[in-house]
Amino acid sequence: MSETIDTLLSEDRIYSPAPEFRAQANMDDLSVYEYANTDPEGWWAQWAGRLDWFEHWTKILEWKQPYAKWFLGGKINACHNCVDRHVIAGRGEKVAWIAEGEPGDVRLFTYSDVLREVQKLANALKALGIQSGDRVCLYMGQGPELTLSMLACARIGAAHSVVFGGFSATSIHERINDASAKLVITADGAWRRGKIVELKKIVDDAMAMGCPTIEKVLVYERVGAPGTLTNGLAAPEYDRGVWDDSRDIWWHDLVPNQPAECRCESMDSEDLLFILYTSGSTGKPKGIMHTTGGYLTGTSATSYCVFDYKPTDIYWCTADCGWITGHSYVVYGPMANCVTQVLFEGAPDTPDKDRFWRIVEKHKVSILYTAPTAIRTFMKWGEEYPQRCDLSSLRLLGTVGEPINPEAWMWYHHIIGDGKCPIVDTWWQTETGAIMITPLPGMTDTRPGSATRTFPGVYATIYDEEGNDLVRTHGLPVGGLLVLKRPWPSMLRGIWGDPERYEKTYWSKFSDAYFAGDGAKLDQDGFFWLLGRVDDIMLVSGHNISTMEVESALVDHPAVAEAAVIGKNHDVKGQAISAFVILRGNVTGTEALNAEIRAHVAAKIGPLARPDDLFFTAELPKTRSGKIMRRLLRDVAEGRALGDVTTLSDPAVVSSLKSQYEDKEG
Ligand code: 6R9
Repeated sequence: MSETIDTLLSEDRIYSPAPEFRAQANMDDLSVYEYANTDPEGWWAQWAGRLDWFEHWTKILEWKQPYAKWFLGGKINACHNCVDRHVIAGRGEKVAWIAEGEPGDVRLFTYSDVLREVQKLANALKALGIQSGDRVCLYMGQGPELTLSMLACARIGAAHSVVFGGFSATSIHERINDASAKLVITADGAWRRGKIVELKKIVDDAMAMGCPTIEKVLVYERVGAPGTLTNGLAAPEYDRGVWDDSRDIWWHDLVPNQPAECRCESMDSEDLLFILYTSGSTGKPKGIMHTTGGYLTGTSATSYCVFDYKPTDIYWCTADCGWITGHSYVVYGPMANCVTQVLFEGAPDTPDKDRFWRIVEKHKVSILYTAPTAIRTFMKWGEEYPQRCDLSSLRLLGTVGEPINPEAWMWYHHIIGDGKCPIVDTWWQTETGAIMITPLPGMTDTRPGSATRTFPGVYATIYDEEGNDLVRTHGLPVGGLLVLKRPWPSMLRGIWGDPERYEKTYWSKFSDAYFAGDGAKLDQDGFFWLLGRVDDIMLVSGHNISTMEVESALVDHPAVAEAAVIGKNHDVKGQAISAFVILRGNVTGTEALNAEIRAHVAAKIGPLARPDDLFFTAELPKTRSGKIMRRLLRDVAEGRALGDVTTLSDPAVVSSLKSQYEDKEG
């Protein structure tokens, strides 16, 4: 792509923060942007200063591109900052977690409870031979034992590597060996749509493939043996794996008997806090490394400013701790701010499609942070589900993970937020550790579909392929490649075991900036619009067109709930646009509707973007974290064998699309 990206979609609706919201907001002074921009180090140091340090840093930043060190010489512990210091300050009785299991069981943990449990677990890890500097693999369902395990590792200075509890034995095997983990913490199972994810059995399978560095497997009994009553629940039939006495230990046999006190290890600011693997589009997963002081500074500062926490808030981030969003905005950011939050184990449609809204109503959730893919699914299911529930406790809504189409934004705003909640559309990555582009809800005007401005202190701009800063050379509006120009505290410190890949992936395309891999545009008012991964951008008759804009125009049609668009090889145009569309509720896909929707795109953003073909489908291929896998749709459309499908959440979706496509073509 040598030209700029054509920007087709325009959006003029502006929502300013309501005066009542602004009046109570944590951040209400627009001058922070300028202050943070002129003195980014001073700005970040101020946020670091809100944390408890065992020893103060001697230098804020050392930057030898692409390697940053933040708060050099500082000594700190992440668990202490997320737990102990709140108890020491007299906030121990505050509820930390409202943990709701899928079957409906609810457990409350105060910060004092978390402190007690985490110390016992940390002592148990030590008893199993885990020391500062070791790696521990966590493979569990979403719930208090997973978050406790992360904090217990942090407490003793071991790095956690969480593997999402839906990945296969092969994925666990690969990640354990890459990180040379010594211990696995897992559970017998996790509830998912009324069935059991056989976590322990899958770990057994991974062990059978050969994990020479693993010494022990610690197993939490979440589900219990089939047919028995455990935690008040009766488990259905499932495979619990095979117990290996020399390797496997029950959590309940070890943890409760441990001494109640375990000192927090004093860690260097730059000591490794965790590794989290991202699959990326090709090749073997990358173990993204995050360290302690800077990561905690970035996540706690953004949490406070973006989510506007007040002591009375009930916050719910629906992400699983298997993803970065769960690390930064379930565990470290919110807990460093002593927040009360909901942890939910299950799926949004179990027992019914109103489960999320039942949870909001029951626990009086005031801040909800979820993904556009979930919102579009709720749109497809229809308004009746949220409308059954009292959502009046909500005061702030957030999204992350993909661009949110303006229509989905409007739906979220009206149907969930009752028109009164600001929406924070937050752009960031596993690699950035914390939110980079976002509104600050008390002071930033928002536009449906735009992530608005950089977080104060962050410097993002738009480059072309040659590394020219298009904002300087071209002016606004402009579209191109999103880059970050200066180091930030929560940035990744590397890829575990592969410094070359780190340099090549993020720092080789441009000599003076971090390349995020995303396309973006800046509109005439300086608002950022994320256009998706650069690999997905289409080249149609010489124009670079983002899939996101065509998808948004599709979703803008009242019959459409969700859409994915790809460029398919075409003799004349280079690429032709193919669209895959999920219809809302009970709408039926007819030939007439097909033509009407394609015409709608042409009318909305121009004839160039009219899809050549459009397929109705019931599902789209998505990663397990809910991102659309356009690469697989391209394989389908171009009649290729399917590429790597290991990160796909439901492989059946693609095979059914493939046969539908072949029927049409044939
Ligand atoms: C936090 C997370 C990162 C990629 C990122 C981009 C996409 C995330 C977005 C967004 C548009 C947003 N992305 N947030 N695109 N608007 N608000 O999702 O991390 O799983 O590493 O994915 O997700 O493409 O580059 P990760």
